[in-house]
Amino acid sequence: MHAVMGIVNVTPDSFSDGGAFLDPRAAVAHGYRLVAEGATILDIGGESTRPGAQPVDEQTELRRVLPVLEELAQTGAQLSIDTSKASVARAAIDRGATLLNDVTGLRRSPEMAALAAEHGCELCIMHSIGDPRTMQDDPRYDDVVDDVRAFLEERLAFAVEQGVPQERVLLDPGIGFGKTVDHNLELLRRLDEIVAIGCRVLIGTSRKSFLGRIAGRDVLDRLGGTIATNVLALERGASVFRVHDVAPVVDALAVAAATLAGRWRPTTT
Ligand code: HH2
Repeated sequence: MHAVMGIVNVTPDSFSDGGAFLDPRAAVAHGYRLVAEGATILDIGGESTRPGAQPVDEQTELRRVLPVLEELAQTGAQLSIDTSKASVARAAIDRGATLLNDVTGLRRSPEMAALAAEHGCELCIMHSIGDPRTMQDDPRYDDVVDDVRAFLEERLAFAVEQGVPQERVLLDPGIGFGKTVDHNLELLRRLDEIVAIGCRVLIGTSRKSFLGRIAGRDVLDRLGGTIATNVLALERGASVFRVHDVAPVVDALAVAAATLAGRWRPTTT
């Protein structure tokens, strides 16, 4: 079974929708819309991680995300908190978050793993290098897939040692985080090697710049590339798809999944 995770960026500076949902009422309305469109997980973030983004202090991040989490708990969707700060994750858990999404792969706040274990939360461990200010400065790997896989295996072992059951861990190769266009493509082409680690895999390609570079499209015109990469990731075994444009991706994945299975049964009468 696959799941679509809708993105709620409560930020002024996110790369594709910065400022659109900084007002908590706009963010909440957006979250409701994404659930109506078929998202079963909402990923709420108060700090942009786009290349070159400036860090945000804890109080600002809390002020942005907590009221939005509280309201979106009513949607019935699973709430994910997109943060690298354990203190923000802890407060989010109190407001109903059950998935901790850490783009630093527990490098910034290793205590995030013990926190997930203590509260029975799921944990998404993503690969990245450096931090958002520097990550796109000439990233290099011996073999990008082998290197990302080794990082994720080591971080998974750490999380399990801290008490998080492997079934509650999601692994993410971190598309666009310290990666060239070719690195992103190689990770997507060989995504089955990340799936082979044995955890569910989350993939986030939505509107990212490599799609724009390949197709020659501006940031709000990258839905075609987003769908192509998500469908191919599904075929290679990914389970969770983090996207801005929920409705078309839900449709694309439903048709792709039915095609891969060679059968379809209606869920409603
Ligand atoms: N990508 C972004 C943010 N969080 N989390 C995971 N697990 N995987 C991703 O690929 C990922 C992520 C960047 O996208 P967005 O949230 O739209 O932009 P910004 O970081 O500028 O807010």
